[in-house]
Amino acid sequence: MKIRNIHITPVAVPDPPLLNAAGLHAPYALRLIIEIVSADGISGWGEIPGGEAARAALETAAERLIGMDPWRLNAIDAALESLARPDARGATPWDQRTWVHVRSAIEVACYDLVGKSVGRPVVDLLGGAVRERVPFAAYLFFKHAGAGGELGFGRDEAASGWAAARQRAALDPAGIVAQAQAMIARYGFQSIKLKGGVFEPQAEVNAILALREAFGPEMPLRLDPNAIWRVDTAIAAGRQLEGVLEYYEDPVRGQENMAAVARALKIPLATNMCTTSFDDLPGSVAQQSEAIILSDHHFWGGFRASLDLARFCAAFGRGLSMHSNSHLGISLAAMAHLAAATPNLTYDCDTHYPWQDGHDLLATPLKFEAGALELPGAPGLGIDVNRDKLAQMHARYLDCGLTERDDETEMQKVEPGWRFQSTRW
Ligand code: GKR
Ligand code: MG
Repeated sequence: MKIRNIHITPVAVPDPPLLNAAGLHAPYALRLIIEIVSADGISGWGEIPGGEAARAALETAAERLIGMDPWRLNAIDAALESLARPDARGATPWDQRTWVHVRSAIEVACYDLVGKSVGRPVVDLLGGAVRERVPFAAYLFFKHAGAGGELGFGRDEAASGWAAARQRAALDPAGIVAQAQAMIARYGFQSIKLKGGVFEPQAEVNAILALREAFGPEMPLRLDPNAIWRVDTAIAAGRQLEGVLEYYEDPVRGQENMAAVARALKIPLATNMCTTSFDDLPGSVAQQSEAIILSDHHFWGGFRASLDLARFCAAFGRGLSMHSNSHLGISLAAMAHLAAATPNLTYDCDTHYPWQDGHDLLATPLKFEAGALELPGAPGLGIDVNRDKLAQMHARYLDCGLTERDDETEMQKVEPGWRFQSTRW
């Protein structure tokens, strides 16, 4: 089998004004969609975070891969390795490396393609399902009013249920509890993650305590301040949350600081910021910086790399969860296949999908039942990309004027002069 064409399409998807340590989400989240077409006309799809740097790298990679065999992933890896340029994760909550994302986009699309060519779902190519349903967590954000996209910061007065809650501001514990209730009523999630790092730490601790009060001790809770707290702040906040949090995600920056917080508290620490690549694993072992690693096939470099990470976690006694950024259904399907094939993925996965609420390029958006996704049984990723929707999302990308994620600039529109600080409290 040979790769005949590779199409790369930048898209913009409406995204509400969600707050995080780096600022505010813009009205559109950017994604890159990759379609790899084989000589016999089969298409495989992949999706990664958008941005011009990633697009340029993908274009370079695409030229090199034409004529290669999508089954021969080791040869594809070697070709990509020869093109890759050094890049760094950066201090933002999201991973800014380019080439791991490129590897992931290509690998996922190749799996989709070969799965379709042999009539088997991707999960089977990864060793087969160890679970039929993949559970996800409710992912809460402090936010301003508005649903993003064309609705901007405005309101659609006719909306009800989650659609209305998705537009509402949530700037205090009561707002977060209301957001959780609406999201869970619609999707049935059975655990909750709160994105912190936005307000002074006690306000965020109070939001977690309000969630505990509203949902009781059976509901697992997580808090993620995206590494902008000092060690003393994180320990003081953590003491109030012992026995309350399922895990405490990246309260502080760097493996050494994480290890110091871990030693002081009786809560497992989790990360998608200090241990994010194979080069970080020796430090993780030496420092004992976290108890749980959040995998993410987008920035660990694909499915096979994520399964290697899972084996590391099993061997070194780390728990394993799954991270997300704003995404569409191609990424969600890929996450679900990977999660279904990972025996030691023991926590509900993150997903931003409810924040996109139906704005997807799939012919049939994926549906959570009781907080979980059932794997689509069709070959490959089991999804069907609607080319009209893809074209509309691309037109939006061209119109929206955004080319890279920049939450700081977006935040300055609301709070002039606001600056991202890598450690704030
Ligand atoms: O979407 O604002 C966001 C999050 O802060 C995201 O960018 C992070 O990568 O979800 C993420 C996390 O768990 O750190
Ligand atoms: Mg995180």
